[in-house]
Amino acid sequence: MKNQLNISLVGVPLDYGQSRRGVDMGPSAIRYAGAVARLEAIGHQVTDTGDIAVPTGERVGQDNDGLKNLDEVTNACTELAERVADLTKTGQFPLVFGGDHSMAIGTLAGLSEKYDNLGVIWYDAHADMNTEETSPSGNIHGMPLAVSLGLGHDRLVSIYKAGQKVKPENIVIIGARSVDPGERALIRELGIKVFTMHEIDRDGMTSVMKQAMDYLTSRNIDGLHLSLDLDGLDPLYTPGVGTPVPGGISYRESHLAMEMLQDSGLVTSAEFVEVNPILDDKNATADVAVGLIGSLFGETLL
Ligand code: HAR
Ligand code: MN
Ligand code: MN
Ligand code: MN
Repeated sequence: MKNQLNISLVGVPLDYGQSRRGVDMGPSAIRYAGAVARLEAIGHQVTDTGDIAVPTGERVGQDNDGLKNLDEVTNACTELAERVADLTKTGQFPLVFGGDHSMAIGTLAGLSEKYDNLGVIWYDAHADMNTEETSPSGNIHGMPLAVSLGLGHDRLVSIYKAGQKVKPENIVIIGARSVDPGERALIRELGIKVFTMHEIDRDGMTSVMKQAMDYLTSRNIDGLHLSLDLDGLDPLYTPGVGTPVPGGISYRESHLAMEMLQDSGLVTSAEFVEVNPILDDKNATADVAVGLIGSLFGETLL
């Protein structure tokens, strides 16, 4: 194998960033699907650091300023940011399991401790670039990229430390096919690089990933984070997600994307999010996540 890593797993059993229960069981579902054994079989050292604390029981969250469950999401993301920051300081590769995508606010905040010029690949059906002003739902899982750019509610933007955690020119969105009007305006205004399903269909995944990585390396990134929302894939393959959108990335295209990332040697952290086993078909979505993790971390067919 190419490069043996010290991988630290973090679970984020967070479901407060959206309105459907069950995505808090995502980290358990991914562990149950064999993530640790899969990584160890490749030759990596794996430590499971356990889960971030999230309130359980009947949901008590309140809306604040048009944001659902702002306290719960803020608290979980704050603890996650601290955990991720600590891991990067000791040379660990943070691999985070979710949990709804609002958790990425915490992951990216924590990574900003080490990386001044982090690249981000956002593999998702959605742009996750709403603010509380543009959000059609008030669900914070539709906002993490905007928040990480320094836009949105002050309590979210100041998690871990104040201000922008990622530069707009260092972000690439892949797989987008459900973008709200406010998000579209922001993408245009900031010049965010987006490969929608149209580009994937037209150019093929090989070309899209090559363009994405060429773009990011031309920005002289000092690390690359993969934020993979399982709803980026077509719901045919990953039905266990809260907001499925038809016409998505295929299973094979996704494996190819992960293999190209592995070959590039660029990726320094990753998260796999939005796995909801309650909505699933026999844990299929976590099984796909673990397969993609295998490819991302160097599993080969021969
Ligand atoms: N754009 C919609 C909203 O903001 C739906 C967001 C769904 N987001 C996720 N994460 N599943 O990508 O409410
Ligand atoms: Mn819960
Ligand atoms: Mn998302
Ligand atoms: Mn999504």
